[in-house]
Amino acid sequence: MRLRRVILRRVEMPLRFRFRTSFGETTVKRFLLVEADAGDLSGWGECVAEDAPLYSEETNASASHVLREFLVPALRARPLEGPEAFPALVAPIRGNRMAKAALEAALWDLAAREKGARLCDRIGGTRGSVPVGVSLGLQPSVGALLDLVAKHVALGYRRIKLKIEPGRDADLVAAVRERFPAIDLTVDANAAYTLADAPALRALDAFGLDYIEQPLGHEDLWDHAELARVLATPICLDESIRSAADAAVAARIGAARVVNVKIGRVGGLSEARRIHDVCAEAGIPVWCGGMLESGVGRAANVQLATLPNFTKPGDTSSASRYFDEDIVEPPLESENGEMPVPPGSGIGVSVVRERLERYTVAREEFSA
Ligand code: OSB
Ligand code: MG
Repeated sequence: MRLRRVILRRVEMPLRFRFRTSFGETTVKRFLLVEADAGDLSGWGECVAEDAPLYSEETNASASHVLREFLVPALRARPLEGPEAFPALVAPIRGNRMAKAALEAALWDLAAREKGARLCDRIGGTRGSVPVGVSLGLQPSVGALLDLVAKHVALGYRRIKLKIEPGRDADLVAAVRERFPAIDLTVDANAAYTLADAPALRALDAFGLDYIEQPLGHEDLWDHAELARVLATPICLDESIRSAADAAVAARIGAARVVNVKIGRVGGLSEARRIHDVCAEAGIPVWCGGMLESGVGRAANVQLATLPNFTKPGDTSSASRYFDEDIVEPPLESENGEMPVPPGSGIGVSVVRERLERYTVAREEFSA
């Protein structure tokens, strides 16, 4: 495929809320944005690494290093036929999935734009809009949480996910369930528990949750299978699933009945699609997770979630929840819990360069 240069930007966008999880807090979304420039057209990819290695071992600094020193040079070494060939090209470089996914995303977007095609059509998507829910961070009080849940239920979101941590779990869920007996409700522990906490997790069985997301450590696949034997609530894995091979093992040993797919966590769109397929084969429904993305990453998530086994509501809620101003047009806004697939080619949205410049704090350029 045609490629002239790769531009790597560091971008900072203030968040409209403080997002607290069991592992940390975010108030400003800091991320790397990859532009694959073919001269007349550009493709865009957002890197979902964070500043600190708390959700994943990658960071903005590590991703920037790996992109600059290894991934972009790999592109230069051999002409690339298309984005499908990218995973094999970078396979010798271990791990660093978020860095790979960002560059791969820019190549997918560019390749689709060159053909004037939507990304969802190139990957086999079957939906014109995708069902979405919201992920609500830990709040200063139960009252504040109830207000937030009420607001998002009223907006029509299809599922409410509550962040929990040891000591702040059943009490939160009980309060929300009492006020909203019939909503589709889930919790996400972000790996904060161990098997020794099984009694606290079993206490959640009383509340009819659709699933508990990533209760145990990211490397504790076997422990999740053990936990599943004593829980009625299905387990959904996020951090533990980094590849289609992980998904196959999780299915085989009974560690997950639901899987959260994130393009960045698994190393790119190709691998995300493979996970979708492995799960479909195993009868495991999937949904598309989020990492507080700008419109670039958010649009790619919507494209992915058009695949048929994305049957549960994802985390790709309206961009206006997160940012006063996004860097893309048209705005990615859900209505009544449905996010329409944006109509343009590639990821479906265009980057508004004037806005992007305002949020860009550093820029590097490489010839490809
Ligand atoms: O565990 O799904 C997660 C955000 C950052 C890191 C991990 C997670 C999340 C979210 C937010 O839950 C989802 C979103 O609204 O983008
Ligand atoms: Mg999660």
